[in-house]
Amino acid sequence: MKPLIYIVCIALILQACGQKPAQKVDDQKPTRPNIIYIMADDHATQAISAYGHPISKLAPTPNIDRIANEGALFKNNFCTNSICGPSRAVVLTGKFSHVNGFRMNGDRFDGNQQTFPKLLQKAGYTTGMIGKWHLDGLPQGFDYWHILTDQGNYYNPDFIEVNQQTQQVDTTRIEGYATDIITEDAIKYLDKVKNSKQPFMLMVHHKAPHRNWMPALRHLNKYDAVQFPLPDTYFTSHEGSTASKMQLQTIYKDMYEGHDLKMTKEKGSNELAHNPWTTDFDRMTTEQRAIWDQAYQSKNDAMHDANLSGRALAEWKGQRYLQEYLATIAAVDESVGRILDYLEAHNLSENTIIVYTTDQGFYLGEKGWFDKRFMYEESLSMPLVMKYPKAIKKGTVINALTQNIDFAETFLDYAHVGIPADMQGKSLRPLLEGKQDFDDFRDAVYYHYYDYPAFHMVKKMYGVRTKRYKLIHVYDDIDEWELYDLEKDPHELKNLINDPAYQTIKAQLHKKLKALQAGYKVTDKEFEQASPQSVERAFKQFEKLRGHTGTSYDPITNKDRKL
Ligand code: SGN
Ligand code: CA
Repeated sequence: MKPLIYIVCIALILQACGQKPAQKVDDQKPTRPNIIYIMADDHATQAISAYGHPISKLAPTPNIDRIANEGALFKNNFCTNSICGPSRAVVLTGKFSHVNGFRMNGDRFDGNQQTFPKLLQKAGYTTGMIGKWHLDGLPQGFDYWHILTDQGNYYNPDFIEVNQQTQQVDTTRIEGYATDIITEDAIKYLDKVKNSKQPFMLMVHHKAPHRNWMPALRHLNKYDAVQFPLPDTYFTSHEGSTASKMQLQTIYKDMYEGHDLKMTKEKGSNELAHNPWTTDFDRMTTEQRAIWDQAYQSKNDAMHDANLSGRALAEWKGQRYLQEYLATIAAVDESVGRILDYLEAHNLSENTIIVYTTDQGFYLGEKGWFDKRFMYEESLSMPLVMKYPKAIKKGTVINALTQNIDFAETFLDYAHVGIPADMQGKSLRPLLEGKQDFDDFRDAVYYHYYDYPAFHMVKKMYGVRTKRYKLIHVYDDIDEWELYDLEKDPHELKNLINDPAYQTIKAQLHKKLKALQAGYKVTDKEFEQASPQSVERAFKQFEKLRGHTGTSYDPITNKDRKL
């Protein structure tokens, strides 16, 4: 029998028996997926083993990798503004900072504006938000939320939530480790919504691995025996970039020896060296602190015995930083594993989109730095992995230029909710499902960072990145352009702005930059300058805060410099 006749016959027989023929897939009402959006804070791409960086090979993230292996890995995903609050505002709104109004930490997010959680909620989703919010003002568009105060603390953090009895907003200190508390709350939330008829969307936002990188008690010695490779650019003179010379985010110059590096004042003592904010340690219970001190005693004593200075101490600090940072990530990876296991155990894996990302990239010693903010690759890149077995093939690798500006649109698209015309990104769905050529998606991304003068004193800058080139304008109390050829110079060490061989490319990039600014509606208001007095005040404040107990290493003179 020919296939078509066969199908018609079956349909007739079924009809005759009073049964409806099975519907064709196209006619079926679309099932709406659940969405779990997990976002860490400051988790560098270099520290996720699915991305293959040498550092991550020594400190693998098997659970985050599970998402990538069973779904998709984005290789060229970037933020629009490499700083926390602004990135979160972009994710919620699908709009650049100059449009959603949240340009820098300390701004107030206008919670009344349109966000994707509000749109999902309106369309019948149950919505939840747990962990770091950092947008000033309370979350809107969520049926349930439970957020850390401000930046949050690693140990015994304070959480804000609505008291169900009084309907008042309460702040409560919860004993335990932030990553674990957030994870447990997420599991509890899933338990509550798993049998609901409505699909759910849950945002799980970790504090980790943000400064000051405090690992869980069970991980305090996890990487003590590992020597991580320090980047080739750990000592550099920042030729061709005044902004790079003037930042205050160099590991061996600007980290607080006690608070950040957990160095002690002297051998045999538990008293921390320079620790300008005592709260991170003071809030630990006596029991927690005792475990902590015991875990650090011998490694700190060994450091005192070695009596390091100059380059050797600078290298030691890089090692200590990486050990702490990566040990802090261990609990985040476990958290991802617990959520994935929960989904599997409750038959939710198939119909749940699960995303892992972070608010921006981070330096792991490249150019000597920690923190982010610059438009260079390490801080511009945002790791992004996504799994949805129903629609995304295992092992998908996406090289298209994507941004956090696209997340909101993607979730709305998958939830069958119309994407509002005023959102500025594009759904990633066609890329995820192999329906769009990577090169057709976007030929350049726009970036704009405003937070100056502020912590780390990274100057204001904006620019354009294409597949191969990057043009940056650093402005405010400086007016400097930088141009990099990422293919020839992946570490962005050679500013080609005055190189005669690159003048045609420079002109093309300028043109592209202007077109992007016009398209994204950037107005002259975005280029306002800070007052010179505020810059001077800030410099003094941060230099004082840094207050090293010792000296700092200067790679240019190869000498210790008294601060
Ligand atoms: C704090 C950190 C800075 C960090 C900003 C912004 N200092 O001020 O190092 O750049 O947050 O981080 S700390 O010692 O107080 O931790 S962000 O993730 O909120 O953008
Ligand atoms: Ca951050």
